[in-house]
Amino acid sequence: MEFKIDATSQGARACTIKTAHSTILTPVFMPVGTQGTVKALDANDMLELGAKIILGNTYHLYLRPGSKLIKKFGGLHGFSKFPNSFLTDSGGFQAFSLSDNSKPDENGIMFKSHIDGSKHYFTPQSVLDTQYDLGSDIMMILDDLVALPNTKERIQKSIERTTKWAKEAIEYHMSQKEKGIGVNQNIFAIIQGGTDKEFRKMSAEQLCALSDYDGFAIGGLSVGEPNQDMYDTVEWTTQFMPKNKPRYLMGVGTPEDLIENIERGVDMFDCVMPTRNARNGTLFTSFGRLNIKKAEFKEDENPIDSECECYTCKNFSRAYLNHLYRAGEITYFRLGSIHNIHYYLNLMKQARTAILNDNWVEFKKEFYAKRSK
Ligand code: PRF
Repeated sequence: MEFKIDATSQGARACTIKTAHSTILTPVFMPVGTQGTVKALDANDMLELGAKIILGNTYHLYLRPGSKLIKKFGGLHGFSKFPNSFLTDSGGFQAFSLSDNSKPDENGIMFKSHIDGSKHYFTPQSVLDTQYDLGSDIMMILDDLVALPNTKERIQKSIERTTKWAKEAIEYHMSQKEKGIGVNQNIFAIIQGGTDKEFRKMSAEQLCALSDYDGFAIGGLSVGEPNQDMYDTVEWTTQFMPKNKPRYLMGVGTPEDLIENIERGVDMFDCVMPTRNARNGTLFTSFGRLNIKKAEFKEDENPIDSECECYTCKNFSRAYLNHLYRAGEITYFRLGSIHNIHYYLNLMKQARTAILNDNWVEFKKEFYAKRSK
């Protein structure tokens, strides 16, 4: 991948990432398409929204329909028809959060399928094999995740394992590339360490020393710790990460989380929030969140957000969306998801413009001022 820093403002960075399938301008939010689609939407919707990269999940696609089948259709790009980039998570987090009893050991993670209870074992090498089949542009390594709060011993174990697996993964990837496998695919390591400064430093230094990695992620946050702890941990960790490679904060977050962490030097984000919240009736606007279920919208002729240029806001009233939601119409999920994803992508676009104009402080002030009105 090609990576270039276009501008910085305070700690915030505007960068350009070029993969084999798209040019990605940062800061970037990657909508979550766990099972090979962003829920309620298809490839064409994502193109209309201007998404240059979406996320898929190795765990889900490995279990169903299986990576060999997807490979037959030309990988995720051929199967889903989304022509821009895919990033795929490794399965470490999903085995941890979805399987009722996942068991990590020194060599990998044993877990039971959330679909049929069958037993599976992921290793640093096996999750790359699956991601070679998926043909994702950015592959994440297997990491050992711990719930917070946790004991020092368990967090230390997680760092040791994650580093051991990261070394095995990059060695394996380099050897596969020599055989012509995954040559256009990039690989990111994942820093762990809970909210402990020493552990984060240790994990970041150990992983970032592995210079064949194309980028680095901060994992293990947004797992139950207070917001300020997440922000402090990110601020602390980014100082140990290389400037000349992308930085990705996994599974984060709210619009406020994005702004705070862009300021702390993060380039890439993903989260189920815009799509999941849309399906629950929560819609994001420049003045805060709105719950479309509420009776007050029953006869409201206005769009969700009069400043929004999305397909939903340009065409439909709050009254219509309130009705579709209450009637349980599938169309609501589509229109709500389009709006929320547009909100997130547009927020990133505005953030980028502010960075390019070295206008970050004012941009952030205005972002918060509008919400408190
Ligand atoms: N590791 C992986 N995927 C993730 C996370 C992680 O730590 C998180 C944590 N917020 C979300 N997704 N592999």
